[in-house]
Amino acid sequence: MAVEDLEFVKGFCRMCDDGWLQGWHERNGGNLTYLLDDTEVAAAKPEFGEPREWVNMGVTDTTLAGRYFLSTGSGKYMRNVAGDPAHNIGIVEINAEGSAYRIVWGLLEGAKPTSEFPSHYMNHCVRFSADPTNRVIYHSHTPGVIEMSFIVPLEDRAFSRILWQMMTECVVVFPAGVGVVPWMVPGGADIAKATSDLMKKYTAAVWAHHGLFVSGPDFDTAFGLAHTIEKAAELYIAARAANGGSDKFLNVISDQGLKDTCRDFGIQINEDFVD
Ligand code: 2HA
Ligand code: ZN
Repeated sequence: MAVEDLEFVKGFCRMCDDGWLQGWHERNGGNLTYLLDDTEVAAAKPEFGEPREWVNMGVTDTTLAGRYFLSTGSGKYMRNVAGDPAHNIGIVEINAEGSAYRIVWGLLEGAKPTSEFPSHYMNHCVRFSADPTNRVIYHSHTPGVIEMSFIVPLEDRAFSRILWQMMTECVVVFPAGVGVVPWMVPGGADIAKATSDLMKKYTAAVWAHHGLFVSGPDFDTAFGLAHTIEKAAELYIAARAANGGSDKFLNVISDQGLKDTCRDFGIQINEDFVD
């Protein structure tokens, strides 16, 4: 079967398209990676070409050494992925040292995996260690989150509390909260390290003035997490604007309300983030 017709590739392409339709992927903004399981590797392997040269990632982690990832391409546009997967996305193999990748399928005509591949790889390793079911890392240029990063403290607790308070089910979807990475140059080992440090504790991290990084066990959960965080951020921006710019709202969900919600849903809230 053509790689394009495998279920995980179709799910990946659909997610790229979903993000594009949300307005999160102007030009070549955003990127997506997916950790293949053994069955998926076996299904795709007959279609692999001659492996290309190993490329150093600038980061090293043996947690997912030898594994395969499906990745969007550097400089490629999310809106083009579904129409032409083989030119816009590709499968890469990680070397035994966990320090380099090589392309084995797709990314035709000299394309490379996303510029954020080192960040994605580090985050996959960290999330896999925290939760072995994790498979997806997704970066998007979500406007509400970017807007919020200009007007609220760039601090995990403050940012998480605002998001939780904007929509009742937020605390259920991300009960640990979100991490916040201050503005950093994208694409390098430094932002990879800063993000993956936060992803030890959180399933999502905000990149100030840039966007959002989320993780999940499947495409639906990862996309749903980004969608929920972004919707809460947009609600905050709109509610604050409607409130004359003030963050002193007449009515809010109380800390007791957040705790009661988690109690009834049988999940553990991050106790450090509630009074
Ligand atoms: O892929 O979004 O952060 C382009 C980017 C880099
Ligand atoms: Zn970006």
